[in-house]
Amino acid sequence: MPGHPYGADDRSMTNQPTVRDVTYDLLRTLGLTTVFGNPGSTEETFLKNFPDDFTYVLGLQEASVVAMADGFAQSTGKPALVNVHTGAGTGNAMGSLIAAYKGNTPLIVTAGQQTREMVSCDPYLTNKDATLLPLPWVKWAYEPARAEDVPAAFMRAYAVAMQPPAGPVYLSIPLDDWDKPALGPAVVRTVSHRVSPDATRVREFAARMDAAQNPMVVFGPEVDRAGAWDAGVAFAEKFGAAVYAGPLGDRVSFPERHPLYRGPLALTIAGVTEAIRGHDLVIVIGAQVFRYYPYVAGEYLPEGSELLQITADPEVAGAAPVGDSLLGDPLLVLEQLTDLITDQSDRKISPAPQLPAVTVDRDESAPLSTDAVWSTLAEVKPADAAVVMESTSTMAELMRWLPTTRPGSFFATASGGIGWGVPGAVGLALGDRARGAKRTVVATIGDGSFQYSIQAIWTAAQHRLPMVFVVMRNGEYSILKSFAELEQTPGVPGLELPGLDIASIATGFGCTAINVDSTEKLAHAFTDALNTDGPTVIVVPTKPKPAHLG
Ligand SMILES: Cc1ncc(C[n+]2csc(CCOP(=O)(O)OP(=O)(O)O)c2C)c(N)n1
Ligand SMILES: [Mg+2]
Repeated sequence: MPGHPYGADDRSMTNQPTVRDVTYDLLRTLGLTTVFGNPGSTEETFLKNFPDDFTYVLGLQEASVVAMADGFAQSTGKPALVNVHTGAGTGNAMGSLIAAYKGNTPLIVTAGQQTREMVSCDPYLTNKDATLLPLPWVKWAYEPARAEDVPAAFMRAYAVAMQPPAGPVYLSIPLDDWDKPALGPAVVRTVSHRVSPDATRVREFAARMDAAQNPMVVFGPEVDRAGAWDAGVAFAEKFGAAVYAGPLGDRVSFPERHPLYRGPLALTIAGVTEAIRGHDLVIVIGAQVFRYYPYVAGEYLPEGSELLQITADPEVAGAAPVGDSLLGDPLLVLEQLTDLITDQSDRKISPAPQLPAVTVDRDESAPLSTDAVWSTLAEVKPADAAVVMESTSTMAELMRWLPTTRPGSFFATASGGIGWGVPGAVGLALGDRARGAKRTVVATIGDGSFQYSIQAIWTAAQHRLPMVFVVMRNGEYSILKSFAELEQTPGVPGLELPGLDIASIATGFGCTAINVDSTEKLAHAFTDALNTDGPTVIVVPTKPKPAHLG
């Protein structure tokens, strides 16, 4: 029906707009015109007569579908829409959903449900207890009580996903709802995505900062996500304090070559405490206190230190074992604190410790040292490229050779689950394209991590995305060998990865792929990849990390 306000041309019998018409119009109004999905019979009623102004991004497995949507949302800064197949598709998506929840990515995940009339007799593909399945890794899960409530459920899903702390939500929609007559156009609402801090408490925090003799600052992923990179730099420079990154950040929030920067905190209670010792005040902005990993006992705060935490997430504030918290959007808080604090930009702070010089033999033959690989990448990577990191045993080399110096340009799993990096990178590249940003996405991935959501590279090839995957082929789960050492668990099976022809697999998914066995060939392959239309997978044989945590 040309000229009709509703996009689809399938009116109900009464010529009233259907639930589908009204919902698609709402999605249009909200700017949600890209659907990441993997379809099934329970979703085809939603996808019927898919409108021309919408884009469907097909992922071949749901772990990839959700993580691609996550990367897309992180690039565009807007919620992304996902459609997966009932309970089975949701189950496959679960690991990626955990990462989206921990990374505060706003996602509206929808799944088809069996026909309402039949559900009580448990037909094939029923999503049993649909609203319980994704818990606790969604902020809200809902199956509309009536078909007519579907558009309003989408509106609420959008509002809940967007509001801080942002995160995924889940809608289960019976497949027979879409052709039902709608009650009328959807109600469109707007919501805020920044929460202002309590003004009195901000002043108290500023006063405590002014009183500190030797403070330090810790920035976490919320800062970059809030668009507060510049505000963070301005704050740190006026405050005149050493800046650390919280452990295991999924985003980088402070320029890693800034004179105030002192590196990431350790991953253990004892290690963090050692870094804090001697500082009378620690200000943690946009991070957990702290994202600990291996258990090494210690005090949570050394004697004589106090801790202030600023976060937009009440769950993160609640979980802090020590310190005083302030809830609020990191950008707003940083701007207000910078106005309130006394200028101490000339404060004397202890110099950054000299890191031992690393000598790299660039002429060595394969397998290459990871320093040789990363130092080569440092020379060929365009300055504005985004980096997605999931090469678990080479974090130190990444920081040594490829410091992050720009906002919105470093990404990693927020949950600790691997299998996020490959599809996350693909989604990031799709998001960059959607917002008109021209840059290459460089994904540095371990040979183990590459396998979990590998089918995402097919989506990258189909969309001819400007991406370079560098796969570190050390033939093992190297980091787990280090952990076996740390945890004193000799004889763990399942840590070797023989017989994987990764370049052949990548070719099979439609990517350009190449094995390289020298730094020179790596540099050439990388430079060629930058000029290739579509993704390239470069496989580099690397020396495993020695079996102790470096
Ligand atoms: C979903 C999931 N399964 C298993 C793990 C446990 N795990 C952590 S690191 C790792 C090995 C990664 O190996 P690889 O990507 O080859 O990196 P390397 O340590 O060799 O550098 C595994 C299996 C995990 N974090 N997430
Ligand atoms: Mg490996």
